Amino acid sequence: MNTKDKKSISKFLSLVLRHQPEHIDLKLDKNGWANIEELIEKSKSKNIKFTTTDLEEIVITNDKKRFAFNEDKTKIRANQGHSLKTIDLQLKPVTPPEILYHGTVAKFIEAIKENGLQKMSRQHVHLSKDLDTAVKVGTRRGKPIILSVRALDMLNNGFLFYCSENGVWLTDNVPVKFIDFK
Ligand code: HQG
Repeated sequence: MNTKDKKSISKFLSLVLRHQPEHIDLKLDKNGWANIEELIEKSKSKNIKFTTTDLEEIVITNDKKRFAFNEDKTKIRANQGHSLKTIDLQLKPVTPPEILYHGTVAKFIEAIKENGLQKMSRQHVHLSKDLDTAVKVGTRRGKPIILSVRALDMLNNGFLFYCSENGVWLTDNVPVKFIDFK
């Protein structure tokens, strides 16, 4: 499997494991797990072909560790990023670092100043502990603008934080007063 194939299969997996399992009539359980045999079989309906070994390679080498296997490697799921409302990743609340970052773009700033950071179509607002990641996330949409979030302060005010298997920090929403816009 070359890099291009890996990338396109990874994109396809993001689609069916996070957003639209119905695209290939795939069943996800309530914790987001798909049966690997079923996934491989049903992907063929869209002419997307891969083996268990290909999946192993993708899980290991994916730049953001987007996917994970269950213990006996019969199931796979996305570690975060779902828009499917019913999936519960069973993440435990954890203490965040003092500051977390969010990369966005200028066209959203006015709305964010008005409403804070909202989860929009996903299950959570996504934050990172390092600036680099936030820059990359913002750059997906144009010239990045980085917001600093006073996460520990939020925690002390009753907000919950989660950290996904692949190190993405998640919370329900960030009120304006905890955001530094400079
Ligand atoms: C913005 C990728 C208006 C927010 C990335 C963002 C990440 C608001 C967009 C992950 C707003 C939502 C998530 C408000 C927030 N008004 N706009 N009140 N509050 N926004 O894609 O954080 O590669 O759902 O700034 O790396 O960009 O797919 O979230 O621009 O980890 O694994 O609304 O997706 O991961 O966009 O990205 P998204 P995101 P993967």
